[in-house]
Amino acid sequence: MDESELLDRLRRLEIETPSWGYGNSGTRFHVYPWPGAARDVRERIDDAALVHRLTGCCPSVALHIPWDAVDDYRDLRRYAEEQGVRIGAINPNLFGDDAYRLGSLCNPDAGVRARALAHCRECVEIAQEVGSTIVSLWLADGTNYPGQDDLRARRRRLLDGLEKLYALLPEGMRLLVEYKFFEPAFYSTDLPDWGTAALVCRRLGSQAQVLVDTGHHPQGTNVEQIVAVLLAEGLLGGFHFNNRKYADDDLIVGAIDPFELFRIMREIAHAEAPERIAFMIDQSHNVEGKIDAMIQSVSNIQTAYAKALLVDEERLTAAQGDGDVLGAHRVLMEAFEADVRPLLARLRERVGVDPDPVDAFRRSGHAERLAHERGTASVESAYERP
Ligand code: RM4
Ligand code: MN
Ligand code: MN
Repeated sequence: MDESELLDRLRRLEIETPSWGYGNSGTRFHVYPWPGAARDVRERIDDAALVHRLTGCCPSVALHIPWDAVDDYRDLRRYAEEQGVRIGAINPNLFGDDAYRLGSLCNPDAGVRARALAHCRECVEIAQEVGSTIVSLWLADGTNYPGQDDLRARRRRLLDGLEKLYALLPEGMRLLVEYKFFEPAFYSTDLPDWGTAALVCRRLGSQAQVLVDTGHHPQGTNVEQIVAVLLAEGLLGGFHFNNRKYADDDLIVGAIDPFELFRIMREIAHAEAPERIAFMIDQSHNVEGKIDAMIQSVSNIQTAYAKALLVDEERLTAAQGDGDVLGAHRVLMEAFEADVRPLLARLRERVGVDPDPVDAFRRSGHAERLAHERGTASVESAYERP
């Protein structure tokens, strides 16, 4: 592929950032307040808009309801547009309420299930008001003890709830179904893996697709192979990018394993319609600055994609056909080891942003300005001390 095609393809890669990545967050042990962290939804949109201005490739921001709930969503949509971004995926929150102790759509109590569905309906309506075409669903549903609930009954409730939710989708809106193998439930999770999510989506219809959160698999899972299979089946709806070492760590994308990110983006390089895939970041910052972290993630995704596009397909296919195991592997590694910084600098020049957006943010004085304007919010510890 020549340089101009390479730059075009890189330019078409748009990444959505999450509102929840801009506020203070922490672990169950403590939340360390960050000076200048966004305090409400408008500030979170402001920060997403700043990330877009600095990177040129993050034109939308995902919302979590009710964390980002407002009275007037048309007004919020206008506000976002004025800042230069649009509102992206709407994420219902089916875990932050006392009623959901035993689950949401899979709860044994029909009243709780109805309440969860009503919240989903509200989110579909919000998506319509803000002009979004994606509702992104993650269920915390599951059980902690064998025998606690009937696994098959839970699955029936899951299907029933999702069918009702699917029926609410207007034309053109997609439901992205996210899976995660454990946490907060430790014995069984109702949507634990990509296969279960894919089966559910197949049953629902073409407006339902799977969402791959890169931190939601058991150790050692070959995530790029999951991506390859979902793409081949037309079932890959999007990503929640982040990185992990042990569990659902939500660290900066590509921070722990940039090679895995490259391998995933290599499958994306082969996607027929990459513009149909929602590339979203889902990360949470505990000890680091928020905006800085988001820009680093965006930049790491671009780096991995650039390397993935550089793979010499002809030599690779030839080596694979010849059964040259390590020859083929070397072709792949050549691309991974390439220094794509000059290429990305040229891309950013074209887009009209600084060749190094992380450095540009660090030089800009934005962090100091925000710390001065917003101060350091006091946050309650997520963990109640004795
Ligand atoms: C979950 C999952 C969801 C996110 C919540 C906050 O682990 O990744 O996507 O919305 O966390
Ligand atoms: Mn996620
Ligand atoms: Mn997660």
